[in-house]
Amino acid sequence: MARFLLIVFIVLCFLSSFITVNTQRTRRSSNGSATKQLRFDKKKGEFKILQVADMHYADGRKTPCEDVLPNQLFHCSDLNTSVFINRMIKAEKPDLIVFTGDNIYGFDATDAASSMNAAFAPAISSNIPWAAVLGNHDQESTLSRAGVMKHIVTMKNTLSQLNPEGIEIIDGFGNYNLEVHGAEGTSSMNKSILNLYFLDSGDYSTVSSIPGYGWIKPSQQFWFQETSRKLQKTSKAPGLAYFHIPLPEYARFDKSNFTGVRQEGISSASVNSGFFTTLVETGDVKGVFTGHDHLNDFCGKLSGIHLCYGGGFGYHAYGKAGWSRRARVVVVSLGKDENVKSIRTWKRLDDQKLTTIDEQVLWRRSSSGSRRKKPPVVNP
Ligand SMILES: *[C@@H]1O[C@H](CO)[C@@H](O)[C@H](O)[C@H]1NC(C)=O
Ligand SMILES: *[C@@H]1O[C@H](CO)[C@@H](O)[C@H](O)[C@H]1NC(C)=O
Ligand SMILES: *[C@@H]1O[C@H](CO)[C@@H](O)[C@H](O)[C@H]1NC(C)=O
Ligand SMILES: CC(=O)N[C@H]1CO[C@H](CO)[C@@H](O)[C@@H]1O
Repeated sequence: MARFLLIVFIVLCFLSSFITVNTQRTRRSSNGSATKQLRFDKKKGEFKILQVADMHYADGRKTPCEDVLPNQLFHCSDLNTSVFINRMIKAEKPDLIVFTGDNIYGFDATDAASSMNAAFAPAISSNIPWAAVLGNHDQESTLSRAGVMKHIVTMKNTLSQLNPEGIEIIDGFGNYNLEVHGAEGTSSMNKSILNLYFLDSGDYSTVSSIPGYGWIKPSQQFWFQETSRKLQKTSKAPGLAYFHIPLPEYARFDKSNFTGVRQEGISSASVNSGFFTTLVETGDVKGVFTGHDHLNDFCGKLSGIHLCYGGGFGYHAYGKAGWSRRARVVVVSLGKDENVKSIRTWKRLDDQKLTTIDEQVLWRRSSSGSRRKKPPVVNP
């Protein structure tokens, strides 16, 4: 009898876990047609990502712009941020839109959920899949960090996730990875040939002896390293990482070795939690993309990894009057062998022509054999 009950118990456990997995799948796939497997476009041989950093969205039309020229103040609100996203989507037609935190500016947002609904609306109505991580201001309205991320994952067309499945303890909310598979009908169609990582870089230190901003914790680094190693077993895919607060290593550059501008200090955590070292050691990530410092928009290369800022996007965020709001685009291109060949980036300014600036190659697959005869590509 005891044995029979045990078997029944095991069968029930099995069934309930099966049902949980299935309802989760249904939930995600029912939430918009765009939430299917990301993959490269066969015709273009490309995958394009639009990064939107620091929207600082609050209450829409009622929320004024900050740091615009005196003659621009009138008729300037959060709605200008929405107009800018719509124009960027139309101009670039990205395959994925990534919001790197401070998506809403909590202190001024009356209701966090409404503010997020308005902030992400242009991405949602474009029907392009999108992903978001948290900044240090998203939790300052009516929802906690967990609450904000829980709201985001229910929104239409999002690929954002609360935290990785099957991991008991991980710091933060919104740590997840996305695989970008090869083009339909090619030999790489069923595997990740571009690995995307999204992390919660925290808000503020909760350790009394350490002042300042949060940092990427060991639990998150461990998850990243495990995930990356698993992915690298099936493919030597390059990776890109997106989060909000810049790593302390962003301070290692000056004008002589970055592309873009640095007009304010690097507001990283006051301690170095070692994530840069983990990235270098793990090896797949070629580019890191953060926000947080709205007046910095540069990319610099250290130990084989480009560290990039998105540049301030939102009109209700601090900025610099007369210095255009901007967004970063990353294009990953396939080679003839249907694997990733190069990663390029540029920025667009929110001016009349959406001017493209600072185009640069972030990474190129190192050639081997006969291809070595070609002159090496010099990175700017
Ligand atoms: C904000 O949008 C309004 C209405 O479309 C427009 O007239 C104004 O020029 C925009 N301001 C800025 C700074 O882009
Ligand atoms: C990829 O998976 C699909 C569906 O399982 C299968 O039909 C196809 O043959 C696979 N292609 C390759 C190249 O592995
Ligand atoms: C950039 O150049 C400066 C000297 O101008 C140097 O001190 C710094 O180490 C360089 N940084 C990197 C990452 O190469
Ligand atoms: C647009 C849409 O279908 N949204 C739904 C996504 O899933 C959550 C949770 O199941 C629903 O609450 C939303 O209405």
